[in-house]
Amino acid sequence: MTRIVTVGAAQLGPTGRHEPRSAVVKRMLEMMRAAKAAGCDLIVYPEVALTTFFPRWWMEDQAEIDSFFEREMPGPETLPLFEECLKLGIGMSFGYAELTEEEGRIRHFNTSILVDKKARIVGKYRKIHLPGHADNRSQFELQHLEKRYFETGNLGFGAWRTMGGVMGMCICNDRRWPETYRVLGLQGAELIMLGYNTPTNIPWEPIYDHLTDFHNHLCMQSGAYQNSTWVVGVAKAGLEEGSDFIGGSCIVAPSGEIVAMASTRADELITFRCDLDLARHNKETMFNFALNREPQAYGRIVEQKAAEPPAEEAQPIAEPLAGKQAAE
Ligand code: CDT
Repeated sequence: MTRIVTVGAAQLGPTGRHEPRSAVVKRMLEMMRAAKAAGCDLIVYPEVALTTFFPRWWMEDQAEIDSFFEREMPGPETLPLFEECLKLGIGMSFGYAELTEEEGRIRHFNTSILVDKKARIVGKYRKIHLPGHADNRSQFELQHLEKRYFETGNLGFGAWRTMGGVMGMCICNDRRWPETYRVLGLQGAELIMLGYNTPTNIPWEPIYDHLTDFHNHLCMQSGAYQNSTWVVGVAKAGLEEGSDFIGGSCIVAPSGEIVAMASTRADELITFRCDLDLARHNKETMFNFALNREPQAYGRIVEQKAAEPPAEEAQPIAEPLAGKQAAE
């Protein structure tokens, strides 16, 4: 059996601080048409796709901050994306900064949506793992202030049955956490979409800068393999307002293999015919959760947040060589 969903991963190159949304939407529409021409059922764009990645700057003027957020989806500037979806009969997912009024207050989330081939929003996800810091590190030219500008997502990790499969979403830093994929895997996710904005350099903790591309793929490949799901990772790439963002957008098979990968750090579409039934192999064997998971042994994962190493030195359970001389 085959259940093919042809996916386009639409990597975006840089977007300037003052570039209007209409210019970005134009680029996105061009890629959507190219995706349709390449036979895609679904196109996936990056995190915060509609503007520059503004959390790099410390800002205090709330009006300036809010200018990077969408108050409605679709709004007048994003409506053409939905209209083109409907016209072409293609699904899409993209990330944006969301401003909403909930529980009687204004709230800010780093959000992505899933839109089906009839241009209906069928899924929404608000980023849960917010990286960076909330304090002003003005000694660095570029900061990472997601903890200042966004609240932790309050919708959990959802999965939706749509477009012939079970689809999940997460956003950027979420991809580094095995819990993300496992919660989606436990809902039977067969294809996980995620966008990212990942700098090649973290000025306040540069120790792993040289491994940024490796870690990007490592976490998506392991998430795909361990949960037997397709993973579509899509970058905002290139030199954007002084931030050097990695590319490496890719489509990962349930085997953990990268089957398509971008080769530039500009607008670039990569596509692959994803057979969702491939995800079934390991869901029914190695990673047959019903047969092989042992949740009674996993309590710490939800009961505890920080690591708690043993307080005491280990005591011997047995001393088979008691009395013999140990080497210094
Ligand atoms: N956007 C995003 O989540 N980026 C982070 C980099 C954070 S650097 C402090 C990532 O995990 O790729």
